[in-house]
Amino acid sequence: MPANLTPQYLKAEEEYRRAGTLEEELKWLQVMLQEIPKHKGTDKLQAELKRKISEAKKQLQSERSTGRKTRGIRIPRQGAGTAVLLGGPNAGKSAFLRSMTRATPEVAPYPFTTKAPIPGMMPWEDVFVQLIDTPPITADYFEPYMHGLIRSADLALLLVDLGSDGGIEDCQAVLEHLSKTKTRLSAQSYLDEEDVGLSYTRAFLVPNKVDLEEAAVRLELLHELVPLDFPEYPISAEQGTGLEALRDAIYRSLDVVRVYSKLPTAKQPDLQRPFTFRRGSTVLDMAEEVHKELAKNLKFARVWGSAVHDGTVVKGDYVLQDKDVVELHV
Ligand SMILES: Nc1nc2c(ncn2[C@@H]2O[C@H](COP(=O)(O)OP(=O)(O)OP(=O)(O)O)[C@@H](O)[C@H]2O)c(=O)[nH]1
Ligand SMILES: [Mg+2]
Repeated sequence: MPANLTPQYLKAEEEYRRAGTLEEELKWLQVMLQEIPKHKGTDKLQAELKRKISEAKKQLQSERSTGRKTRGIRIPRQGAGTAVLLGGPNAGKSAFLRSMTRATPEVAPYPFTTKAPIPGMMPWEDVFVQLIDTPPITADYFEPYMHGLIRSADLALLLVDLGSDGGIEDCQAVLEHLSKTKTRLSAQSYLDEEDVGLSYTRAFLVPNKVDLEEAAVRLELLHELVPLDFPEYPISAEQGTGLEALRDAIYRSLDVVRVYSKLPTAKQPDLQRPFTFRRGSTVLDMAEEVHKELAKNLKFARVWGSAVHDGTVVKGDYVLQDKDVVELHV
């Protein structure tokens, strides 16, 4: 990694890694090129960025002229974060979405039931996490828009069918397919240092159907045949086993804090709809989220919370804590 990359550059890099469309990809590559410190140590990376930019422009042009989108389908992000459900056919992705959200995707005992991505909102205490059900991935079947869905997600849940002998192979096929692309799964999300464009999305392994008799034996076999360092959460999507532990782990993996806003004129904060921010975010980040103008004109904030006395006056650099009540003053 070249030295002295600025926070602005690293932020653009993270946005680029998570770009769900070519337009977004191009935009953030351009910001990266603009923000990269210009010196000898970054020559190679600068050249690589320029190459990527011209590649993205060409792809965009061909998308526009053919009308065929390679990354199409964009599901707007909602809630505290997004987890995408992946797996071979019949793994139970749709059954899982049904159990955790109010969405009602079709669940059926035959493969290729799901034909298009379906989002749903999973409650966790007083906030929601977006889950996205997807069509299966097999050795011969992969929807190109899956790249965008996986890259832009905070987390991928790799479901494995413990209900059939083919489940383990199906799981291997998913990983093998992804390993031939620039969109891969890993224990942590990051962008490859050598090959800009190679993106790893943090993943959990989710063996499903533990209610079935042979599931335990197959789970052991899975560990032997597919050694992975992903955190593992065995579940039964239909019987409910393990779902609460997984719900909790999904939310905690997002590493966000909840903040309740209070208007200076109101007696009570708005407890219905907390904002969520990545841990480490500040009062200024919050002001920006509410309204750009607010951030520009912010004078101070009052905070009620665990880290400060009730109503403490803080500046923009105050780091938000979970369950803080914040009153922004301009
Ligand atoms: N015993 C048992 N069966 C399950 C469980 N979860 C799902 N199933 C069954 O497995 C079959 C496939 O479930 P789906 O949720 O449709 O699987 P999917 O991964 O969405 O499948 P595709 O859409 O084809 O990719 C259905 O018959 C479900 O009833 C579970 O926890 N236990
Ligand atoms: Mg399905």
